[in-house]
Amino acid sequence: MDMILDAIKKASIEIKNLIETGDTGKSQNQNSTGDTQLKLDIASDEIIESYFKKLSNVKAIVSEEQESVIDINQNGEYLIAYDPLDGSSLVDVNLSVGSIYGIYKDDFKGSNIVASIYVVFGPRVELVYCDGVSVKMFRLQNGEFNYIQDIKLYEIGKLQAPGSTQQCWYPYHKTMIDDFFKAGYRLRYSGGMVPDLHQILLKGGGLFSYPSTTDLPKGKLRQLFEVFPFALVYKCAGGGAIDGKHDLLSIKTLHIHDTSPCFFGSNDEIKKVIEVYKNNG
Ligand code: P6P
Repeated sequence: MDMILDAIKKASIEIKNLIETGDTGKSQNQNSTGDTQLKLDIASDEIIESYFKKLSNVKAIVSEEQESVIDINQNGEYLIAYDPLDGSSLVDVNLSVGSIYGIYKDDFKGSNIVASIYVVFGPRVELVYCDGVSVKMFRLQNGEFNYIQDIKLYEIGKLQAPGSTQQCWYPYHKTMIDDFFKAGYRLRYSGGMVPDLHQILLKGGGLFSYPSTTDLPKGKLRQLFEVFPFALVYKCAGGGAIDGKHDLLSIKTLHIHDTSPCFFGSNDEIKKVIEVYKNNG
C-alpha cells in the first residue's frame, strides 16, 4: 500500500501545479457518462495513470475518465478505482476540488474495498488516508505531506450539504432536509463532493446527501470511485454511510460506472435518514 500512497502523493503535487497553470477549457471529448471532459480532467487522469502503470502491486485500474478497466500487472494485489479531479469545473471559479481513490482486492465492489484516499486541492493541499481502521490527514508543506491529525466524527453534527436539484427531490426527502434546517443545521454546499465531505469531517459532523431524484433515480455519484471510498472514510471516522436503507459498502455493483444514492454523516443524522427512508424510497 505504501507504493500506492507514494504514487498518489507524487501525482497530487503534479496535479496541484496543473490546477495552478493548466488550461481549464473544455476538450472535444466526453467521458463514459456523457460529461464533456475538461482538459484538466484528461491531464490529471494521464498523470495518475502514468504513476499507477509503474506499480507492480496494482492489477488493474478504473478511472471516471475512461470507459473500461485498464489492466496493469496480472500478478498485482490491488485494484484501484479513481476520480482524477472531481468537480473540476469549480477550478474556473477558484473553488476547491479533489481526487478520490478506492483501493480494492479481488473485485471492484463495495465489500472488497480495503482502503481509500482523497486529496483536497484548496487553499492548502490535504490528503486523507483511510486503511479501513483509522482516518489520517496529511498536509502538503514544502513539498512533503506531513501528518496533521486523525479525523473522528461526533455522534451529532451541525452542518448539512444537500446535493442535487431541489425541484427533483421527492417530497419526503425535501421534508427531511427542511427539518434538519429547522433544527438549526447550517448549509455548507459548494458542489464539490471532496471539499463538502472534507468540511463535515473536519467540523465534526453533519449530513451530506445526494439522493435518488426524479431525474436521477439511481443518484449521480459513482459507486467505485466516489461513493465507496467516502463510505469507508465516514464509517472509519465513527459515522455512517447508506443509500437510504442499506450500508453503502453492501450494495451491488453491476457496471464500473454505476451510481448510487448516498448519505454520509454522523450516526445521529444517519439514524434520522433511515427513519425517513424506511417507509419511503
Ligand atoms: P449537483 C461534481 O460534478 C459532482 O460530481 C460532485 O463533486 C458533487 O457532489 C456533485 O457533482 C454536485 O452535483 O447536482 O448538486 O450540482
